[in-house]
Parts: sequence; structure tokens; C-alpha cells
Amino acid sequence: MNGLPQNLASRFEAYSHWRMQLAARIGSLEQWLVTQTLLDPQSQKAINQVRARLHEDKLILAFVAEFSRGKSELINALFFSSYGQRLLPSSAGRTTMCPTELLYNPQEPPCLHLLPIETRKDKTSVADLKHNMTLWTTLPLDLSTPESMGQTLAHVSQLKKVPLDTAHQYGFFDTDEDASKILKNGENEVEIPYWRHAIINFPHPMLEQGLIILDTPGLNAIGTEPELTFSLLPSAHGVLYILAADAGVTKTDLDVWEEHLISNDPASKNGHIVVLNKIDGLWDDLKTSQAIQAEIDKQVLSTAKTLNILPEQIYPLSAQKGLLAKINNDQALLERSRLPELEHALTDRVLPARREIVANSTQADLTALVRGIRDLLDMRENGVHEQLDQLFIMRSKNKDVVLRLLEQTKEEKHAFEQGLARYTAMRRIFTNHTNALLDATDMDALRANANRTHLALESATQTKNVRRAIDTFFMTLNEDLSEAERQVMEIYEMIKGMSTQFAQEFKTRPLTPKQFSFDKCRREISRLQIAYEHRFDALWGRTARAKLEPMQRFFEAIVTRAKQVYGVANRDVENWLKNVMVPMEAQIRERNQQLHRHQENTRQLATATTEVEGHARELKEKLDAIKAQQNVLEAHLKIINNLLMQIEPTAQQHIETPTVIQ
Ligand SMILES: Nc1nc2c(ncn2[C@@H]2O[C@H](COP(=O)(O)OP(=O)(O)OP(=O)(O)O)[C@@H](O)[C@H]2O)c(=O)[nH]1
Ligand SMILES: [Mg+2]
Repeated sequence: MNGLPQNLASRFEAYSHWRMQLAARIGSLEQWLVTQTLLDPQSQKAINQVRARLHEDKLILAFVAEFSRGKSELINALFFSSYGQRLLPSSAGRTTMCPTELLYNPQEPPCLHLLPIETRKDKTSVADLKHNMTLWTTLPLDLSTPESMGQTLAHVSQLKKVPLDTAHQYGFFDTDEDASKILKNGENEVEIPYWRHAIINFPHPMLEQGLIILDTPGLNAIGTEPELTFSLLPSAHGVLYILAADAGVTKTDLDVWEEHLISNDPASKNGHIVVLNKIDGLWDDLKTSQAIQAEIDKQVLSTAKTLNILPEQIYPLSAQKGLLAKINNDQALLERSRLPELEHALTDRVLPARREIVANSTQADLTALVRGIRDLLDMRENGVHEQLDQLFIMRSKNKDVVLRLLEQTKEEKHAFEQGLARYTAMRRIFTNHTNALLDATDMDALRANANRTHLALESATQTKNVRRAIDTFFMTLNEDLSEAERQVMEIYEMIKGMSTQFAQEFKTRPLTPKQFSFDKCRREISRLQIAYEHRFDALWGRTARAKLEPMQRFFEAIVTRAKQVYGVANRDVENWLKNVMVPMEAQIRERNQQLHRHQENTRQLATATTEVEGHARELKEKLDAIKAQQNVLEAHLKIINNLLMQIEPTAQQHIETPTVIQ
């Protein structure tokens, strides 16, 4: 390294390259395992999933602030300066009127998808509507000129006038205070955003590699979609909160911070980066650069104090000058804009953190798989050793010994069959627990819980009843999770007991079944509950009585997120259930084949003992082949491990523990 930090784009490219390399290495391991018939269909599915996840990995960066702090300008400066002009509309006053996602999906031509605001009339969430693109308006994106692209993207600023009643139906101006503020001069129409959500499909190099940028409208905007708070922001890997040096930290800035960014979860706070934008407003030609610097430092300190964070978490910069400097290739201005310092923060904090998570989950999945294959090869090796021992005895050509051996293999087979019967009985109990487990976190149960809550909300006339209904919803979720955890524990203990017994009886290595935990799901649900409590007070603090429509929309956003969390938990638990028995089943299959081979060999040798020498040679060759397989497997794993442990040169030391496939 030459001491110069690489820029965001090249580091992001390096991250994508690392993912692709890892996926390719795992692909060659898979191919080799297939040629060696060491991969059962279930494990093949698992390894395929690991590869698919590496390919599809996304990094979501969200930009959050009160209106006009410069979110869109900052996105333009960070990612789109090469177009020589502003791509996303950025202007004084409210500009971005709907949450806007920038991403790239190669299956579609470049375009802008817009979801009409009218879809807010019914309760369907944006997440669900993403599966029904017929309701969206799609405009092609002409990449040939930045001007025409800019014109198309200007749609995210569109507004429309509707009667106040209609606005109410869409969830705008819900509170008494909001409604009294507008319609001052006798008008009966109000302006609302034309669109509810926008998705820009755009082949930008970083978006092609899996970056998703989420630009949001001024978050204190009246009628902000609760889904943004409950699902879009919590799924972001990095959240940038933007303040403007000219405005300072206003009451509404603080509202945004408190409602959308503060959570009691310290881990999520680490992903937040605070930007103090528009420092060019402090560039006074009559002041020395030291005096200007002192002024910026003072603002950073007071902002840190107000937000109760460390001053190091705040990046003072000028997005506008940064964009201008990049367009004009003006290095001095770029440095003065201090935009590169934010780029370094993103590369040094957000990227390595994501990489660490991806490395850890890949490692966890591979560890389980590899353990099964190692066990299988060990068992094969032991089996051949056993046969060689038998042969050794055979050499004595003592008829009694041979007969005893024949008897012994018969007994072994009988014992194995008894073990198999026990195993079959256990499978039935396993199925019962599995059903109880899947019932506990079933989507239908969640829907029923949500419907009960909706009914309770409809009959609630006071805020405290609304709160009680939603609290009950969360309590039921937590009870369901406790039941699911209990079932997981039962299943785990049962399999562990069975494999210990199996290992004792058949002298195999005892298997430790893969563990499963609902911790992630619990954390997400509790994060959702904290966000709900924050939002609830803010939303209903302003109204004396509970109102049904906004409340239902608010609650539906909570349900949407809970469904996503349950969806992930269900997928994970199903995968676990599918895979948890696989190593043991492989052991049983292998043991069965082994016994079969033993019996055959003994029988053959009992009749033609002269072939003993030739047979011993064959067995030794088999042993060599198994050893060679073990070596090739370890060589593959070494390469994968090296890739997993690869730490980027400028990454922070927080990747302390190397990931090793054990
Ligand atoms: N002087 C100065 N102006 C800036 C800077 N960054 C943004 N602006 C201006 O501030 C205004 C608002 O910027 P936007 O990017 O539209 O702000 P936003 O946060 O996206 O606002 P909404 O879309 O309304 O939520 C625009 O006129 C920008 O040109 C900056 O660093 N310095
Ligand atoms: Mg904007």
C-alpha cells in the first residue's frame, strides 16, 4: 500500500471480487465432491445456497434527514459525479417526495418504476406491492444523455392536488394539528406526493455489484410511510444521517434522529454515520483557514453533544462543493469539501463490517457441511482398517476363526438393524416436534395474531386501548418464539442423545448436531417493538384521541416487518430441520454399506481363502484412495479458509478472530 486510501468504488469492487472468488472456490469444491460421490442431494442444496447468497449479497445504504439537508446532493456527489451533472433532483425546499431506491437488476432494461400514491388507500405494504409490478408505472431510462435521465428522475419530486378527505384516506395530515395548519385560505385541496415509492433501475458499476442506495424524502414529512421506519431503515447496513451547518440541529432534525435513528440497540448505532453538510457556508474569505476550521470544530462538538455521540462519528463536509470538484476535476476543492473523508468512513466501517458478516455466515454453513464429509471419510477409513484386521486373522486359515468371524458379522448386522428400528421410532417423534416447531412460527399464526389485533384496534376508542392491543400482539409474538425455542431444544437434545448412543454402539465418532437459535429473530422483533414505542408516542402525542385509519396503517407496517422477520426465521428453521439429520443419516447409510461389504467379504473369503493376499492389496489401494480424498478436501478448504481470513489492508482491526472451517 502506498499509504493512500483506495476510493470507495475500487474498495467496493474489491469486496465484490472477493465474494465472487469465494463463490467460485466453493463451486470447485462442490464439483469435486460431486465427482467423488461425497455429496448427498440435501448437502448439495445447502452448498448451492451458500454460493447463491454470495452472488446475491446486497449492501444497502440509506440516507436519512429532515428535508433540504442535502441527502440527494450527497448521493449525487458520492456516486454519480461522472455524469457531469445532478442526476437525482436536488433543490431548495422539499424535493424528493417519495422514498427512492437506486439499484440494478440486470433482468430489466434501465427504467424508473413509480408506485402511485393511490395504492395507500388499502393496507397493502410497498414490500408486498413489489411482487405486483402491474400496479407500478414504468418509464424507460434513456442513458444516452444525462439531461434526459435527469428529466425522467425528476418524477420523484412530482406533487398533485387532492381534496383533504382524499389526502386523509392516503394517510396524510392525520393529526388535528396538521389539518388545521393547511387549508388556511379557504381552499379545499391540498398538495400531496404523486408517487408512493420509486425504484431506479440503473446500470452503475457499484449498483451492478450489489449496492442499493435508499434516498428518503425529508423524514419529518407529514404522512411519512411507517414502513420506512419499520422495515426499510432496519434492513439497511449503513444509515447516513445528514444535518446542515447553516441550519444547525433544529427541533425537527432532532425529531428525525429520535424517531428513526436512535434505538436502544448499540449495534445498530454503530452503523450510523452523521454528516454535517454545507460547511461551505462557513467558508468566509475574510477569515483565516484556521479560524474557519475552528468554527467547523465548534459545530461538530456541539452537534456531538446534542446527539450524545462521539465527535469522531460526525463528518463535516460540503456535498455541493464535493460534487462540483469531482465534475471539474478540481483536487484542491475536493479536499476542501472533505467529501473524501466520508468515503473513507464508508470504506473503512461499513464495507468491512458487511464483509465480516458474510464471511462468518459462509463459514458457519460450510463448517456443518465439511464436518459431515470428514466424518464420512473417517468412517470409510475405519471400515477398511477393520476389514484389513479381519484379513489378517484370515491369514491363519483357521476354519474356526473364519466361522467365528462370520458369526460376528451376523451379530453386528443384527445389532445394527435394532439400532435402525430405534432410529425410525425417533424419526416419528422428530416429525411431531417439527410440526409443533413450524406451527409456532407459522405465517398463518402471525396473520391470525395480526387480524385479532386489527379487530381490537377497530373497537378501541382510546389511545390506551390501542396501545394495549399492539402490546398484546408483541406479547403473542414473543410467546410463539419461546415455544419455538423449546421445540428446537427438544429436537437438538433428542438427536444428540441418539448420535451419542449410535457412536457408542458402532464405534463411530459422536456427532455434534448443528445448533439453531432464534436470537436474530428475537433481536429484530425487539428492535421493532422499540421503534414502535418511539413512533407511537410521536404520532399520538399530537392527537387527543386515537384515529382508526392512521393507526391501522401504522400497525400494518409493523406486521409487514414482522412478516419479513418470520419469513427469514422460517426459511432458516426449515433449512436447519432439513440438514440437522443429514450427518446422522449419512453415518447410518455408510455403516449399513460397510456391514454389507464385511459380510460379503467374509463369506467370499470363507470359501476361497487363497485370495487373501489379492484382497489385502485391494483394501490397501482403497485406503490410499480415501487418504487422497482427505488430502484434496483439506487442500480445497485451505484455499477457502485463506479467502475467508483475507483482511483488507486498510480495514479496521475489528476483524480480530480469523474464520476457520473446523
Ligand atoms: N451550500 C450548499 N448547499 C447545498 C449543499 N448540499 C446541498 N445543498 C443544497 O441544498 C438544497 C437541498 O438539497 P437536497 O439534496 O435537495 O436535499 P434533500 O435532503 O435531498 O431534501 P429533500 O429531498 O427535500 O428531503 C439544494 O438546493 C442543494 O443544492 C452543500 O454542501 N452546500
Ligand atoms: Mg432529496
